[in-house]
Order: sequence, then structure tokens, then C-alpha cells
Amino acid sequence: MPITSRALPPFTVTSGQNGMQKVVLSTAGGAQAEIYLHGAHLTSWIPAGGEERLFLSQKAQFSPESSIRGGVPVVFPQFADKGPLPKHGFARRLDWEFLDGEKGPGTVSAAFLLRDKPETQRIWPHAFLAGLLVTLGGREIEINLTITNTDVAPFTFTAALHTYLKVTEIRDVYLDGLGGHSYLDTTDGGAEKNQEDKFLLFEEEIDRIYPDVQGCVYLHERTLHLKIQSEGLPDIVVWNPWLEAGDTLADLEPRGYRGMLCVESAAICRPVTLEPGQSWNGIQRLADESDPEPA
Ligand code: TA6
Repeated sequence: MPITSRALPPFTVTSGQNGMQKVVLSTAGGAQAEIYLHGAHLTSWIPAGGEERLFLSQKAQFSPESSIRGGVPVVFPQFADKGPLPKHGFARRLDWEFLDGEKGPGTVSAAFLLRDKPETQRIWPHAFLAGLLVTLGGREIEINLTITNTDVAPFTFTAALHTYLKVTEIRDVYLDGLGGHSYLDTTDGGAEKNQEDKFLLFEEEIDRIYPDVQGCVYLHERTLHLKIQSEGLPDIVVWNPWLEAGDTLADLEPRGYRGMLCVESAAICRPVTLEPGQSWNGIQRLADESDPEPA
């Protein structure tokens, strides 16, 4: 019998933390990603020849009632507390259905589905379908959120892909791509300010919404270089709780703030309205532009 590739299968459904189901994606080139059905939550992304690029709290709760601290929480149908719903909506706390995995040329993807149910109808009386398609390439990953109005009346929502990027030391990190942009400073009551400097550095708590950012945002830390690209999600949120606010988060390990930076692609400032039968689509793409580790 000929010896064939020893590569992992392109996708497998397996048991993760606390027995919760997750889908593991692997490309022939060695990239890997993990998505929990709970929240359709991407918790791990390792590009080919690279290291883990998503932060996952050591104290993350893997339980039906919680959302997972780290990775990429799906925020829908409400960003933060900008409305009557629980913070960041309900999609991140519900179990999604795994539809299928698919292998493409150099990529592998997994599709997840969430539909309204009595639990969501009680607090948000709308019929909808939410789809999340995660596509893993060699050095890239794409997270594609689709919302469809399956109701007989229009509805309006806000949404975000609340990505926690893993860094070694937040004080060594800087973001490029937001210079000259105005932002709403959530740590200052939402005051509108302007980022004069080309680079955004980190030395204290930060919680900002940059409306309508054209172009990509780049994260740099020594040899780490990540490109963050958004489509259909025009606002960028940058968040790090720093020490004091970080300590109030029961599911973040002490000094966990040093190892993370949230760079979120979002639709907040202009909420999305869908007529019956209409769909909306928002994408975040992460590309690892660091030099690959020698094999
Ligand atoms: O997206 C930034 C933000 O809204 C921050 O204000 C911060 O509270 C963060 O999300 C995390 O929220 P969570 O509910 O997950 O603790």
C-alpha cells in the first residue's frame, strides 16, 4: 500500500474543554484552527509555520451560560450595552449548529448556523438566520458573518467580530492604520477625539470605537506582524482593559491584559436594518505577515 500524506484530516468534530464540541480545521501546509459550536467561537488560529495568534484566557469559562474570554466572540444583535439586550447580544452565548466543512485549494472551511428560538424571541422578537463561515488558509483566516431576516417585518442590529489577538507584551505592541482617524473614547463617556499619531501605542486602559475606517489595520510587535482587514464591518474597536479593569474580569487571569489586544471589526455607528428576506454580510480577515518559523 503506498504511503500517503500523514497530514491531519481537513476538519474533525471533537470534544474540547468541559466536553464541549469543537471543530478542528487543518490545512495540508500545517495551519490549524479550532471553533467551538458554543458561540461559533474561534478559539485558536495557528498559521502555517507560525504560533498561536489568538489570545485565550487561562480562566476562560467553557460553560453553556458563559461566553468564552478570548478568541473571536461573535457579537450580535447588539454591540456592548448600546441597547436593551444583554451586553454584546446573545449569539456568543448560544450553541450554533455545525453545518459542514469543505476543502478548497489550499484552504479548509467550516460553516455554522444559528436561528432564532424561543429564548432569543423573548428578548429580541425577530426571526433570523445567522451564518458564520470560517475559512483557514496557509497564513490567513477569514471569519464571515451573514445575517438574514427571515421575518415578515424589518429589524435593526449592531454586530462585531470581537477578536482577541495574542501578543507577548502589550507595551511592545503598536497599531498602524488608525492615524488621523476620529474615535469615540468609551473610557471617557464616548467623547469624540482624534488620533493625531500614525501609530497607536499602549500604556493604559483603552476602549475606542473608530467609525468608518477605510483600509487595513496592522499590528506589530517585534517580529510579529498581523494584517487585519474588514469588509462590511466599517468600524474598528480597540480594547485592552489594562491592570485595574482587567482585575475586575473574573475570567481573565491576573495580568492577562499584557498578553492580549482586541482589534474588532464592527458595525456599530450605523446600525444595519434588514427588510424581510434581505441578508447582510460582514468579514474580518487576519493575515500573518511575520516571517515563518524555520521548519
Ligand atoms: O468591545 C469592547 C468592549 O465593549 C469593552 O467595553 C469591554 O467591556 C469588552 O467589550 C468586553 O466585554 P465582555 O462583556 O466580554 O466583558
